[in-house]
Amino acid sequence: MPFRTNRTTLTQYLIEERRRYPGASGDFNALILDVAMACKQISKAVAYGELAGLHGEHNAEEGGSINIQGEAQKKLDVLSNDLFIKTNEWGGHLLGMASEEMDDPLDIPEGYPKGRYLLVFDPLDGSSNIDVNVSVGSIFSILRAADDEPTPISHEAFLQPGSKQVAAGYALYGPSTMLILTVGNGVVGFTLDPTLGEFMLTHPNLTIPEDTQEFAINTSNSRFWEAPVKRYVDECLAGKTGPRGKDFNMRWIASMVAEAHRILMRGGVFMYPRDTKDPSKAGKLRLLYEANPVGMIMEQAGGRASTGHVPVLDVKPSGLHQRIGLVFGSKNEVERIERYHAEPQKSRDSEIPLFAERSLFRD
Ligand code: P6P
Repeated sequence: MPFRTNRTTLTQYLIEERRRYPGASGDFNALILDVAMACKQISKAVAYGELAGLHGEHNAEEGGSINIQGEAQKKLDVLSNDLFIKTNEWGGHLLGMASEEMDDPLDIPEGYPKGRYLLVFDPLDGSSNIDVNVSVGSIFSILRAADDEPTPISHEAFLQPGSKQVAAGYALYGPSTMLILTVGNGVVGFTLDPTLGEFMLTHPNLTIPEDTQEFAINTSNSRFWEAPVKRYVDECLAGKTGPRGKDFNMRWIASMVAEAHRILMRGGVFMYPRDTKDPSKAGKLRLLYEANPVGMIMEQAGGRASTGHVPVLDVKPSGLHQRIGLVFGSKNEVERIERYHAEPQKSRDSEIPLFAERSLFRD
């Protein structure tokens, strides 16, 4: 392997970015480095897997544990959450944290200084894939606390639209561990050098192709989809013989970070739309620590992230664990899906069955 001596580390990238803001205190950079440290530690734990007895359910011998999402927690879900807390609580950059794995926000413990940022994270996304050794990831979002934000930290402090994020990113624990980051000036990618323990800049300017021939959706939910989603997927499946005039490929990894990374690298569109499967839920994915950070990455890379109706970054959150329908990826495809949602919906029985387009998914 040719030994390159000129690679940029994450630290160097952050310091060079900070020179654009002479008044910067360095707090922001230090926070991102603490988040990166958490991801490095999670990367190591995920890599050890069952070698360290880390597969399986958390507290299995006591019947397991269920998080606020109603999901059984894996051992690595809980460990990853603890690692995020332990590496970020002491630095003096945060006023509080919120996590998919915790019902309520977490205050900075007495004895540690407090800062002006809020960290929101999904410590291990896609953890149903852990025990079968499929790529998983961590997702994080950084917001600013209001200057007069009181403590103990409230849910309301975090309920800011995604457009207020000052940074967002994810770590992908795949064949290599990567950190994908935006601080509002495009999207960059770092690859972990495990011998150095450093994230090295390997993708200095990630942009998403505006068009694609690849879509990702959990097709087992097709009978619950709303009409615009059915129409879009049907047209993709009709391929050359249908209105799109080209064939499409389909992917579904059930690990959003892995889907997002594939789309960031080669284009594509991801859909986890609002559907009728559970009318009490406005979607499966969570707004604050899944949709918003991934949405910022997609928009910063020239892609688009939407609820199907509006840009996801414009949504004012109503709750810490709010769920939302999410479509993101290649700009032209997401805009097409939004157009389908904007068209007046034909009532299903108005179609004349004889001429209704035959579809694999039309019930
Ligand atoms: P399904 C993982 O649990 C997750 O939140 C996303 O990472 C992933 O895209 C989705 O849920 C998978 O959902 O219904 O296919 O299991």
